[in-house]
Amino acid sequence: MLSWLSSRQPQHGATVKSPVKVVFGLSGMGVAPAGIAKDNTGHHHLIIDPPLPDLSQPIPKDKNHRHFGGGQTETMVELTPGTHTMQLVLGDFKHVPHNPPVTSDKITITVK
Ligand SMILES: [Cu+2]
Repeated sequence: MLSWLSSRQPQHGATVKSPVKVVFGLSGMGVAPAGIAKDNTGHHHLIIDPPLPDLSQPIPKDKNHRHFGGGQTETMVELTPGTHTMQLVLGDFKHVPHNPPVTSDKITITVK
């Protein structure tokens, strides 16, 4: 079975400064850029604050649903002070989550 992915950085419960460096973890699958259909690969999506979208549909693209279609495995995120949640979802070459979906735990962080 495919493994899950986790947000290696920041850690759940961390207090951080903006911009926040976020490092994506993935095991058991590979990262491929959007547009390239290859089994057992996908690209990262970072969901900031809202709950997970409908996982049977392409992941929305806006400031709360960020796509890393170039195959990036880390990013810097500007966040307002306060509490934020982050969750990762892997999407296929058409930005649709896998079945079953490959997601990380949801983490909560506090931005100073
Ligand atoms: Cu995407």
